[in-house]
Amino acid sequence: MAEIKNSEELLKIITAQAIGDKCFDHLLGWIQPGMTENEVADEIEAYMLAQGAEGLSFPTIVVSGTRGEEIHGEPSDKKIEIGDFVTIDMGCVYQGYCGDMTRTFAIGAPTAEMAEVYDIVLEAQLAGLEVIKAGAKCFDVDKVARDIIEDAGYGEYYIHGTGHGVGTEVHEPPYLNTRTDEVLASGMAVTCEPGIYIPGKFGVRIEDLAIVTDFGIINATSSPKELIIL
Ligand SMILES: [Mn+2]
Repeated sequence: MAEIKNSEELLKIITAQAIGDKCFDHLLGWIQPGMTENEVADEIEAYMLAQGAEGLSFPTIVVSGTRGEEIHGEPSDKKIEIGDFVTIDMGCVYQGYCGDMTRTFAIGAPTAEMAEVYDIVLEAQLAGLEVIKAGAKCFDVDKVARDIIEDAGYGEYYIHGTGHGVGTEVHEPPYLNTRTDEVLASGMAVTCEPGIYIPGKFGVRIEDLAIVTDFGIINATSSPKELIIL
């Protein structure tokens, strides 16, 4: 059962995620308006490799401004500007196991709409984490997060599942989406990553990686989630 990890495997996942957290902390002091998304993605790769990662879990996503609507957007030569939301979705491989995390933050003051949407995504993400536990059904976790976004009127802009398993592959079962009735069990590592993507405007996603145990979850992600304004 690749979905259920032993403690050695979980420690590798936790270590990979800790490298991601360290990288994010570094980025907050490093990013400046005028840098391109590609420059940021290159820095992420170099930093994580220097911290002991053996590679990337997946090509790093760095999207800013209106490009934030692209949920799997490749970084581009677009410059990061004041007024942008920047979404970074990244992870590295450590001893064969993947990390995966996403943060969105603001460069300069966000609009009221940006701040409102950020708060809704954060509320959905925290609520989703709250119900991830051994014995919970995957689609029930998705529903808790999705209901918050739908009730806030942004349901049409939440266009992907709430999470997925992580291991030697960055996307593996179990899948936390509207359709999967699989039951979560101790030893699984799953993401919780709701988002809202408004075409032509901006996107927000917040993703943590949770380890399911017999006594609740261990959130392997420690990067801050309150709205960061650089
Ligand atoms: Mn993910």
